[in-house]
Amino acid sequence: MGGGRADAPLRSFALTGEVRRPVALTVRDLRGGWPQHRAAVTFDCATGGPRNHTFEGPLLREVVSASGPAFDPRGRKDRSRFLLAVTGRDGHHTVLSWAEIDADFGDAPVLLATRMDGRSLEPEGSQLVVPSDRCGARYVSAITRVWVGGCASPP
Ligand SMILES: Nc1nc2c(c(=O)[nH]1)N[C@H]1C(S)=C(S)[C@@H](COP(=O)(O)O)O[C@H]1N2
Ligand SMILES: [Mo]
Repeated sequence: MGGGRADAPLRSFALTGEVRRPVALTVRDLRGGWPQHRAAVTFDCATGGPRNHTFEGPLLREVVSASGPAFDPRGRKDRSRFLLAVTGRDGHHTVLSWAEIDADFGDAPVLLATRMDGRSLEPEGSQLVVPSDRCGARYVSAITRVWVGGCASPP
């Protein structure tokens, strides 16, 4: 095992769940396939203090929409039942509601970052960017999976 960047595996994440076209996406795919947005963010780590970063990348909702989430196409009501779970290589994972990022609901400009502070995230993989969060816990780095699905009626 070399471990150098030249022979490092191409990091991708699986976009999976209740989607019509599951896909594996690299940072290069994210950069080439969608408009890049920029977010200068400040968030706080409970154990490490405040952080300031500038991220670039496509909107999470645009990337997920392209995979065809299994919403009822007739209206907004079914969309409000969907969740996303984002997992990092170390197992850290977090959930968002679809409505949080849907332009008809919360409209949060959540990104799948391709760059942080001008540096490409190609070596480690994309990072979730939640500019409206005060806490850093949902800034999941080295994403390996984005799962999308409807939440059933609680028992
Ligand atoms: N994959 C992964 N992403 C993660 C975490 C983690 O443990 N694993 N910690 C989160 C937390 S708690 C914070 S505050 C931010 C910033 O952490 P850093 O400044 O150590 O990068 O990363 C977030 N993203
Ligand atoms: Mo944190």
